[in-house]
Amino acid sequence: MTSPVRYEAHGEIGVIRVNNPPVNATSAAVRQGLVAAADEFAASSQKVAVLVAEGRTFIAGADIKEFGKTPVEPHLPDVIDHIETLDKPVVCVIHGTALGGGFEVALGSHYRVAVKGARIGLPEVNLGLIPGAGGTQRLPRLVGMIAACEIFTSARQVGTDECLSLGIVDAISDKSPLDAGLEFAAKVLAEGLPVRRVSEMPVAPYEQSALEALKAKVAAKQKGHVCHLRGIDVAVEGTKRPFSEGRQIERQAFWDLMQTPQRAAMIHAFFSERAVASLPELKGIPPRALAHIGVIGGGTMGGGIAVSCLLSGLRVTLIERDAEAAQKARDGIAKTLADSVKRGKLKAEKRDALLADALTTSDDYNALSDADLVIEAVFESMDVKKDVFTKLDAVCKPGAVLASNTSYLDVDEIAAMTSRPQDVIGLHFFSPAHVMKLLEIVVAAKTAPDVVATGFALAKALKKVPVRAGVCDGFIGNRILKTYRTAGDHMVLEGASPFQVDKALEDFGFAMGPYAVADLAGIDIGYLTRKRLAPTRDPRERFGDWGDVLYEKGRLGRKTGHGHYIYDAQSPKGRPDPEVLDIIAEERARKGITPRDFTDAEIVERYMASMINEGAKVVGEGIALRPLDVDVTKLAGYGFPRFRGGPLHYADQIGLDTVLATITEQAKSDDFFWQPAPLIQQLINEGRNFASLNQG
Ligand code: 3H9
Repeated sequence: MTSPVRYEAHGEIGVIRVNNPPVNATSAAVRQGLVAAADEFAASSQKVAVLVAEGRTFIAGADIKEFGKTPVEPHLPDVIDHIETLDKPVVCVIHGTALGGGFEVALGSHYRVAVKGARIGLPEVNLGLIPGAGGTQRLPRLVGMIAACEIFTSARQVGTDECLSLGIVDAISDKSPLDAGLEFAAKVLAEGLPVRRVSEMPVAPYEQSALEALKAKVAAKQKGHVCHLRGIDVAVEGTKRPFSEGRQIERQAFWDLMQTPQRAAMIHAFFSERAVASLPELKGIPPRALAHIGVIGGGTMGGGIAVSCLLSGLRVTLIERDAEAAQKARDGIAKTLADSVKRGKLKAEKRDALLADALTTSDDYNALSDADLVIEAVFESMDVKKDVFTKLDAVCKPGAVLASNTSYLDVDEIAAMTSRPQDVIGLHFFSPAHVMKLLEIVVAAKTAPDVVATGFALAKALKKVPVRAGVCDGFIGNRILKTYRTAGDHMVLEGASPFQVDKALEDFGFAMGPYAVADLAGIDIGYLTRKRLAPTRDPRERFGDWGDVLYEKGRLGRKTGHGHYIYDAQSPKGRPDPEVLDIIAEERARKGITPRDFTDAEIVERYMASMINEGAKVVGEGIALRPLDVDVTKLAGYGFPRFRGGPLHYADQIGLDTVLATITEQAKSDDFFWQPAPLIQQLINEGRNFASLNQG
């Protein structure tokens, strides 16, 4: 097998080339190749070496696929030390991204050149780890403790200009990576620049108060994570000692973290977010054209979808019911874009061009006659949707994709309104659509394969995380949400307070508890859902109706300053409203329920069991293709804690029999709500877990 690293001589300059597609990860063969190439350079007559990677990026880090397996020598920290201890200079050229172990290789080199547009970063915390190949020890020596800790705890990517000003790189070049390296190597030769080892540099003094402030910020932002603060401790403690000892401290912490469930969960999340777009049904199916997007409805959702498309370089025509509404929609989009300009995410000239050239707003459906894909984002009513699709069927060109952004309605029924059900699909965005990453791609019975491929192509263009879903009430995300929200309501009826439920789940790691979410989304949403489902509701179904009382009192959540919580100047994020407890107490009294105490652990156990059970049903019925699709839906769209990997990964971690035991126990008092998913029992019988269904 040929090595992914080769060494070649260019006169007095040696070139070490790494070629390990797709992202030049430092797999075992690369590590071996780097050591061999460094040795060849050491033994050669070349005086300086250029370390450069081929393809679209420099080294994107350690090979994550190797994590969790028995480590193979040589280990990356040793490889990097091997390069750094050479007694002839090595110039590293960064193009694309130098991430994690890739950036650590660059830090072990003696000089660094960035090709314009390149970015560096230490994103290990996103995998539940810390930099483990010298990053926590070398970066503070190069840029100072505070800047270094900020870089690796935030996992952000640092652009070339900032790299230059921080002293991370010595030069920026607009040449090809090889030419950039050869040019800098020529300078090393001409000026006789020496070997310069970062590990031998002292750490500049820093303010203890600045470090404490950073720690406090990180602790607040990364609640529940174990790796971020550990990384800071390792950087601080390690750099107090000689490099060789600091390196050991880092290594120990890295291996400790490698054994944690958080690491396993976050790596599951990493690969799952990529696997969702890799479906056998899409292989070899080219998507349809995607240049001109139509959007029906200019409310929060339609406006957000339009912004998302505009920012991704797509032409947008937005239709509203009259000229005034169309103007209002345009104003809303202009405001969102202005916010992007204010936050430095968009240049003012670019914003002006988007509004002038790429966005059309109109009240005439004929403006959609050459649209490639139209997304309907109107009021959630089947009658309104049917009316829209009948009109679209009349005006859209043959082959145009007709998409509904419905969050729960039957896409088959919508498709049947048209003469072209094969072109109809559900594209369920999450609000705010230009921010939220999840896009559920709802495939109806007659949706053509290239229409599905077009949905995934749109997600890619918009940098969204696409999950394929089948048709059912609420698809993957909202169907499961309804179940665990009901489980929460049951616990509130039985005696827990909504505030305790929220707190228990936020302590578990959720971004927000279900009642804080209800306040954010609007109490009216739950009210309307209950009304919609009332005619078909099974008499055995238990549900809480205090939300109806809140609705009737005009307490719609954040938008009215009152919901479950009070939102005012004193508590902009909300404080519990005792009146809500009175309303709930009245409901309990009406229903003859004697309240009891709940522990936080009991709340989490029951809530999670309901989520896992419904997730298993969604997989068992084929609504989600694999457990990982459920996990990604909850991670990308519903604030599920990433360090727990998603509900079905979490289920594997706590054990399926534990989950089934909770379900069975609850079923003793409510066998209507707690019907065990057949898939859970089947997996237990076969001695398997959810992960076994993710393979292949
Ligand atoms: C580390 O370095 C630890 C060290 O400190 C210490 C070690 C001792 N390994 O994202 P894409 C695959 S931890 C293996 O779609 P993009 C990915 O799965 C690591 N595979 O492309 C996908 O495969 P497939 C720190 C990897 O252009 C394909 O490459 N580094 C790795 O949108 C394309 O990926 C990171 O955390 C990897 N490291 O984005 C960086 N990276 O085609 C993680 C990617 O089969 N990577 N793959 O689905 C990224 O952030 C992005 O992949 C990157 C490219 C920005 C590089």
